[in-house]
Amino acid sequence: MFDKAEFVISNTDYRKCPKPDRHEFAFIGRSNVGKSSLINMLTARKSLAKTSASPGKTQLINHFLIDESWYLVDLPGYGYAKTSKKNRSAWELMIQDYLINRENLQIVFVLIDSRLDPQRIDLEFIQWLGESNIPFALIFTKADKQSLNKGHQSIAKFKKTMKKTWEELPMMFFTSSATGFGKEEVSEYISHILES
Ligand SMILES: Nc1nc2c(ncn2[C@@H]2O[C@H](COP(=O)(O)OP(=O)(O)OP(=O)(O)O)[C@@H](O)[C@H]2O)c(=O)[nH]1
Ligand SMILES: [Mg+2]
Repeated sequence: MFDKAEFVISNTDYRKCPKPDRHEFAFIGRSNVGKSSLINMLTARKSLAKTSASPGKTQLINHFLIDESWYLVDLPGYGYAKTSKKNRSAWELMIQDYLINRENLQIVFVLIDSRLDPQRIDLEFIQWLGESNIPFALIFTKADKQSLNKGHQSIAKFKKTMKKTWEELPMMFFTSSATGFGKEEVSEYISHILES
């Protein structure tokens, strides 16, 4: 669906990112949840974004230009247990600055592992996005790792937990980068925003 994809630049500072003159979509979530893999799945490229079995692979703000007209952005994950406190606050500054100040950002996709019960760290991050008025959608990842039924159950649990504090629930998607499950839904959602 997205025919052309090329790496543009990596940054630690949103001010050095490409000129914010075109639409942009970013992917965030816990380390190892599958952000980089999802970017590869959406662009049908094996290793456009670098992935790894061990968490903490993506360390920078990575811009990819799609179809020569808009950006996908791969971000470093949060919640990496081995990270020092100093690294953690550096992450927060880099990512929060980027998310708050990047004026061409259309939506942040927050990735959630579909195998897990609602995690406090994800709920807190989502809370912060809400308080900061940053539009977001949720993507439940790794659908292939358990039965669809189990995945749907954990999505239902997540919804139930969110309903305690949120009046309205965000868009939600269910994907597998291993099988391509959910690819069309996410692609169409992005295309719809690009066309509007
Ligand atoms: N089976 C399966 N494995 C996946 C899926 N998505 C990601 N993985 C695996 O999960 C591991 C982490 O994937 P990444 O895409 O590197 O995760 P990330 O969120 O970018 O991680 P950081 O950059 O460290 O924050 C890799 O071993 C991937 O192959 C999926 O949908 N299904
Ligand atoms: Mg990554």
